[in-house]
Amino acid sequence: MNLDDHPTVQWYRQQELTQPRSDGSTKLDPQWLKNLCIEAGAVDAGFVETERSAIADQMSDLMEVFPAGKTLICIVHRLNHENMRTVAHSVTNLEFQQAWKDANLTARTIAFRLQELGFRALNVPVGFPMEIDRWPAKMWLSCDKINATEAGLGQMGWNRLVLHPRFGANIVLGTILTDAELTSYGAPIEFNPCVECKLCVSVCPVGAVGADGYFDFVSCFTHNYRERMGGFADWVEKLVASHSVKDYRTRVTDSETVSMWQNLSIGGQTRCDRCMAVCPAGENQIGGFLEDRKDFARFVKKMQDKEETIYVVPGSDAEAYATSRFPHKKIKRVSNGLRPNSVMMFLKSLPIAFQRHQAEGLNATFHFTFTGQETCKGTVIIRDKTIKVLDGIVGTADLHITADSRTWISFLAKEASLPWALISRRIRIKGSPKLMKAFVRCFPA
Ligand code: B12
Repeated sequence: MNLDDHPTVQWYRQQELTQPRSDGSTKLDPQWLKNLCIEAGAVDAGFVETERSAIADQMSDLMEVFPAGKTLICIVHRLNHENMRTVAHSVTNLEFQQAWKDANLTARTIAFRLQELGFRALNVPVGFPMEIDRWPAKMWLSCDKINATEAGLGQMGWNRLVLHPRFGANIVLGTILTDAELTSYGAPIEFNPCVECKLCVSVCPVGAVGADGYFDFVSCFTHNYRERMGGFADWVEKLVASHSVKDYRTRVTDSETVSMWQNLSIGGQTRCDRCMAVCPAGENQIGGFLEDRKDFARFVKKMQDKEETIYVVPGSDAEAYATSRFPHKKIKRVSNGLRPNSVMMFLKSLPIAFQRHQAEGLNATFHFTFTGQETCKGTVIIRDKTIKVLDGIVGTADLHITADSRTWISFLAKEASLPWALISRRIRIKGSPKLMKAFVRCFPA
């Protein structure tokens, strides 16, 4: 068949694409596009051009899925703050699930509307699913908080959440990529809706939201995502390691087993969102905070007093914090399932896994030389409870570790013991063994 005679091809060639133009050019009017987003279900929207330097590190991921992208459309969906402000986690989780669903539907509707108008558009998943084959590295394609901030939808607060001027923390975010260009783009708002009350610091059960603005990703992840990702993997390993039903019950409570059923049957839940629940930022919440602080204080206390299980990695900052701050809560020691599968990833993941309070008094430079299957070199500087990881060998080492890469990965996965690796010279250290111990203490797993 001649392609020119095909009805679909003839239809296409007869089309005159009607695009809404603000200035007679091919560029879209941002207000028009914002209205489209709001009609589709978003409560707010903003836009960022893909060339912006602030989002440059996301571009390889975003361009891989949609090379034609010229604009990021950032959408906001609100959460009902009454549902957030409860200690009944079923209520909060339902609210989240509903919001993820709504936001994905809105993003998809926007993409279709743009396509009807002759543009190309792709909606990135809001929340899950993620690129699971990348685990344990970064699996999400867009960094929605950065995008939303750049689009002028809010600023990141003390709790590390984007705070919208009106809805505060009670929002979820979505990103849509389109080849449409706009006549103008958003810019970060000039004030931060965060009132720096630090209630988020006081309710965080694992000390992940630091009083000095530090955020400990791993501590939040270990507790919050107990039934998701690495937490789920840890449960499976516990199941496999159990010698009998009785043994399994000593490792996993009945409630935890049933919780796994709930997560698997109705979708992944989280264990905590208190930094969001107590946040008074935004026009919608600030009145209650200013007018009735006692009510806020009562709610904060209720969260602090709640008897519940807190999941921590043994030897982590979270374990020390939860044990001293919340002695009435049950502290359960678990693995978070995060273990590097390459030495390159090991070096890259160190800043995320770093437990700064375990590094108290440690000031040292560590050199790593990996040999065997994967060869690479790296320098780790731990100083004043901070960490810096550099490519290659830099400066003078207090401890130099030379390791066969596979043995090192097995050691991290607790499949090979350190004494055996040292005796068999698969791992060699030059410097004080005490420094090796101190290094390991900073990255409990
Ligand atoms: C990874 C992630 C997490 C991680 C890390 C949190 C963080 N502060 O970055 C964990 C599991 C702890 C987490 C927890 C929560 N999250 Co979350 N999360 C994300 C996700 C997927 C990416 C975050 C991100 O870009 N971070 C900021 C950038 C700058 O960081 P980055 O450079 O990419 O990577 C840093 C970290 O992410 C981390 N990292 C890198 N790789 C890896 C790999 C793993 C496995 C882990 C754990 C961390 C990690 O280290 C990096 C260097 O600093 C986004 C969705 C998205 N696609 O953007 C939602 C998102 C940020 N989360 C959200 C929510 C709601 C939550 C929770 C309330 C959980 C819940 N109940 O659902 C808590 C709140 C915790 C908090 N106060 O931040 C919302 C926030 C909405 C808002 N108002 O801002 C988002 C935007 C989801 C959405 N689409 O709405 N989250």
